[in-house]
Amino acid sequence: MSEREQIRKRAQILREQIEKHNYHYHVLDDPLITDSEFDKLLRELIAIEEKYPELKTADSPTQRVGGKPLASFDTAIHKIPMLGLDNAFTKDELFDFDRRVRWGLNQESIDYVAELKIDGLAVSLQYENGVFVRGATRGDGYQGEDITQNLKTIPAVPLRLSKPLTIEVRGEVYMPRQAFIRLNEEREKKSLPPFANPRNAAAGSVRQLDPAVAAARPLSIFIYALGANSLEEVNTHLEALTLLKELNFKVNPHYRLCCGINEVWEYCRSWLEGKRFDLDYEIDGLVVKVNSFSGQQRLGVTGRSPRWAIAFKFPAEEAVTEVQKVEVNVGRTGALTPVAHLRPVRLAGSIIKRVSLHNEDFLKEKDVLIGDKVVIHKAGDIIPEVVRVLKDERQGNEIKFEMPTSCPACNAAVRRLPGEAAWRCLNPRCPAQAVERIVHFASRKAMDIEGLGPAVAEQLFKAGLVSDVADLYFLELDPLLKLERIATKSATNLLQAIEKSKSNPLHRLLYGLGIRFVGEKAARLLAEHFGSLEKLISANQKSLTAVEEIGPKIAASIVSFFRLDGSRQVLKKLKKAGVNLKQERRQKSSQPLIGKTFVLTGTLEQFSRQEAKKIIEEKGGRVTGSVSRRTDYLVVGQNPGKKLEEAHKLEVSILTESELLALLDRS
Ligand code: 0OW
Repeated sequence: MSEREQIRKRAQILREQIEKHNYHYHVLDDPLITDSEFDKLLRELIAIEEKYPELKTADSPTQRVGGKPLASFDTAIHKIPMLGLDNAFTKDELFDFDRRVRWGLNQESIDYVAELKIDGLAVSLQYENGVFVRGATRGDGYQGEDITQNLKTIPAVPLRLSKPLTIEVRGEVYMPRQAFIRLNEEREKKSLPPFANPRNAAAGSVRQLDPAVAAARPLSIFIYALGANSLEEVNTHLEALTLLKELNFKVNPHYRLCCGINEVWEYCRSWLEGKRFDLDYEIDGLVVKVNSFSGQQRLGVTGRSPRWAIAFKFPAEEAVTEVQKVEVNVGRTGALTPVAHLRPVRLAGSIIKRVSLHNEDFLKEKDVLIGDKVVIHKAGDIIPEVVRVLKDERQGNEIKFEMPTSCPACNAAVRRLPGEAAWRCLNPRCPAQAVERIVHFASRKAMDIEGLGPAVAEQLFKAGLVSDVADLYFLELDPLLKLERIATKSATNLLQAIEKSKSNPLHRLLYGLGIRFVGEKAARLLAEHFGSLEKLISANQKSLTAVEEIGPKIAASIVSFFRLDGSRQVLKKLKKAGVNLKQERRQKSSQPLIGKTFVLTGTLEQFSRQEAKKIIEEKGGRVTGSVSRRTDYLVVGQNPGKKLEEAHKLEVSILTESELLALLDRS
């Protein structure tokens, strides 16, 4: 064997050994060799690849930290939406979920898989012929950010699977507890702000533009589901988890097949006691999934989450603190919101200084006085909320808070409209509302203008530079530099971010305009239905309510919003500024067969089995090898096999080849 042959062979052996040891250390948590022996292997491979660059393969372990710092992330479209999870906070809510599932599947008892809910950042990993080719954040469920080069730096992410499969998988990136503590200690030494919790640390790390920074962060991942794939032999979630482990993915070991909801409850309860704090990663509950894929498919999804899964969340931690004062915020719709300023207190990984008291009714119902001791928790693990007042600790010097009779921002009269909980400032020129409208317009889910938060918005408004959202697009550098606390760099970045926002899809602009009752989802539906702002403005009540999920209340709010002079002025300026007012329609027809399962039998004339399979899958359908209750269509060619008999028995719809063609053309 020539010397070059020997070197190539050696490099191949080193790659396999290094990946094997990496797998044992980071996936099985069971190293076979010491760190220094591992480093020695890696150094030898790096030396060979430096000397013989042609031996450097894309999936070589030396390529884990390969990328250059990016200016921004590319958008990554998810073939199948990355769904969220509905929550169950109590045993009753969990049993309600089971009742809905049993009703939907018309079954007495359901097999579930209960698994830990890792408190991290959801990502999707794509493999082609077994090689890792793309990784993405979940984003809004339909599209996320392409963070491939950062995910490569995570040792638990296999660069090559044990089988050359083309599949997509989903998982949760997380930062181990100990590593999180060490990272914050290092940050404090460098007087950098500590991360509030491991989830923020993981999200902040994996979305670093420079992969070298991500590589320096101690991240790991648990894979929990298959994504887009054409695997035929996997019929249950349990089988999927087994397959994921066989492919060398790191799968969280604490999952259990439960026959019926009582077993699920027993398993959840066992984790409520506190053993979760022995884990080296944070979990915020358990995820309960219907085990059978056919059951999952029959139950389907609602909005953004599946009917066949639910998150059982642990009760929120609580903390006691004191109400030092109550101030009133004026929102962008003029609503006056009382906010309690608290003695700062640590709660579930962050420091809480303020908590909303929502409105006058809530204030009265909880009977909160200034000076009260209150118990607070994080509703839904995120929003701090007053649970109750500790009345028996009152000293008698607490002060009752009265809602103001005029707007604290502009002194205009305030009114509480019939049937509404909120007191509202009705002055359309109220400065507080104008500022809030700018903040909302620039927020992440709207036009996503980096650097335009409440403080900057307030300055722009007070300086008379911006009175409505369209004025943002006519800002120039010099006036910005005159504002205090805005340096040249941040002023330039702000102008760039505003410029970049011009090319946002219409649904973001629509949501950013802050039309009452038009949330993110309604904005997306309206933008995709009408395709342009022009058409939406001229739509009447009838054509608006013809859009799915747009009711009369939303329609009326839209019609009256576009009738306002102020709105027309703003839209005219936005158009003049060149802000995108159109929305390319999401290719709905690209996946018309999603959720449909096909079986092919006999010889087809127009195309081969493989070609038929490919076309069906391109349209979102699944092709499996055998007829079952789960099959939607049996496609019958010449000389069909006994599958035809099976299909008749199971009352599966039969398609001839021409009927299949018609179906594919229609979709
Ligand atoms: N965080 C988790 C987890 C899990 C998906 C599949 C369909 C709907 C949710 O550990 N073990 N299993 C799932 O299943 N999701 C999880 O996290 C989700 C992802 C997006 C929002 C939650 O974090």
